[in-house]
Amino acid sequence: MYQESLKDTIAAISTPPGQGGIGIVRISGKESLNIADKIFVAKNNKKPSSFRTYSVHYGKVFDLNKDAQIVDEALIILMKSPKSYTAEDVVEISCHGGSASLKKILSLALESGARLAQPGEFTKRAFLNGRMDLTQAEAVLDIIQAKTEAFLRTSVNQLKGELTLELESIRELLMDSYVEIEAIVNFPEDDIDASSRQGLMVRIDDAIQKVNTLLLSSDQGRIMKEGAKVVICGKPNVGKSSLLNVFLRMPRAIVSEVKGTTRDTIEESAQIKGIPLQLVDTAGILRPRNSIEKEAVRRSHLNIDEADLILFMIDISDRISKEDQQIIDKIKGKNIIVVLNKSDKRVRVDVEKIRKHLSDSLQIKVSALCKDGIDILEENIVKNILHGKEFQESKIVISNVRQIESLKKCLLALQKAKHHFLNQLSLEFISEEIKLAVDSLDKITGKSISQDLLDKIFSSFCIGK
Ligand SMILES: Nc1nc2c(ncn2[C@@H]2O[C@H](COP(=O)(O)OP(=O)(O)OP(=O)(O)O)[C@@H](O)[C@H]2O)c(=O)[nH]1
Ligand SMILES: [Mg+2]
Repeated sequence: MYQESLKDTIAAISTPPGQGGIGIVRISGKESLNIADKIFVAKNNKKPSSFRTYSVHYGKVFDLNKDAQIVDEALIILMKSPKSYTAEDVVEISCHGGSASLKKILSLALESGARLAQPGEFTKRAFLNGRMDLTQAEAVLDIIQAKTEAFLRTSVNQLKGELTLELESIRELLMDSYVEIEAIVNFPEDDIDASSRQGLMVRIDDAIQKVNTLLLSSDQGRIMKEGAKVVICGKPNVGKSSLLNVFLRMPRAIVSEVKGTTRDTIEESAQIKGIPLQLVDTAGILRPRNSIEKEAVRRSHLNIDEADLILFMIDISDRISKEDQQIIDKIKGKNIIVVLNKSDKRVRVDVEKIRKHLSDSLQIKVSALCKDGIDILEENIVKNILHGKEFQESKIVISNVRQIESLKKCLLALQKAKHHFLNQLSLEFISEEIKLAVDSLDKITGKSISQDLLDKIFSSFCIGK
């Protein structure tokens, strides 16, 4: 089925919908250059197919069905096989970024012999044509979706092939062991000596350590990818939006002395001491009076449930009220830092009361208004999220669930192999586990992967990529 569809020439609008300065229609496949010849006329009247690869030309896109009506002015970029993104002939037509122009150029390409590309099909072709392995293809998606600079950097490393190299080095260790075991099994008269036994063990241990290191990186991988979710909650008017603005260093949320100012949750990405965070300011409303406020409460609760860390804010110039108590009941048992705000005012709150209910939680005094205590609060947020560990931005970070699952399977097989080895079980058992471990690695790189899974992976891409 792949071979069939690989023969097609595919086309899609590669820029996002909406208006923009420019937009790009991308075409890939054997017919790309012919299609370009049919719909594009260069200023020098030469046919695009005669242009050198990696050259850009100014001209016009024409609709031959309509007496060669001009559709748009455009630049055409040619990248001939095999040195292109998909390893096929690729043509990119860069026109004005309006939807009418882009749709018309796409429809002309389709009328001239291309078919509409599936989501991620350009990248899928790059993979199927051997331009990149699956980890690199997935890195393309990660780069497009990267929300944090730290994650962008590791995704670019993955696209460069850093993860591929590491996986290859583990695979090599395992293949060497596998070949050695097979030789012994097939030629039992050459009995295994102590030094090859030792060598085998060292290689399996090395592989276990490398897989473990990759898996350990996944701890911070999700934080790098998404940013840890830090939700600010508390009753109305305690200063939640003021704190959000202090973190963001800009007046993002409306702050006022009117209770219930924030009605919708406000989400912003930010970095605190280099750690990517998803900061959420919630509505303080507790007793909704209408459907809008009901929705606001629902969203606050949803965010509280999904939070990596809750900043529970209390106004220290006020006594603990029923409303505070209601929130305490909702968040009890979660990962919480209690933020005692308005430290510039006279203290009326009974801190012991909070301690009684949230005994494990750290309490930090701040004044969002005067920006006092913010540094200490930020330090503790970071400490809390990283569980006291240092944030190490390593070259390779695993954040993809599919990759994590395969690595776990690989590790399990290697641990079994080691166990068999130590218990002097027959070598066949060990070689079976090593084969399973290699197979798990091959699933990550795509060397061995089912069609269904491949389709699933690429279907999460956008059209045109
Ligand atoms: N004195 C003092 N006032 C503060 C401080 N932080 C916030 N305020 C004031 O408290 C009032 C409420 O602040 P907001 O940040 O809007 O409070 P909120 O918790 O977001 O309120 P809702 O959106 O209504 O739930 C405003 O008048 C702020 O200027 C502080 O540290 N000290
Ligand atoms: Mg607010």
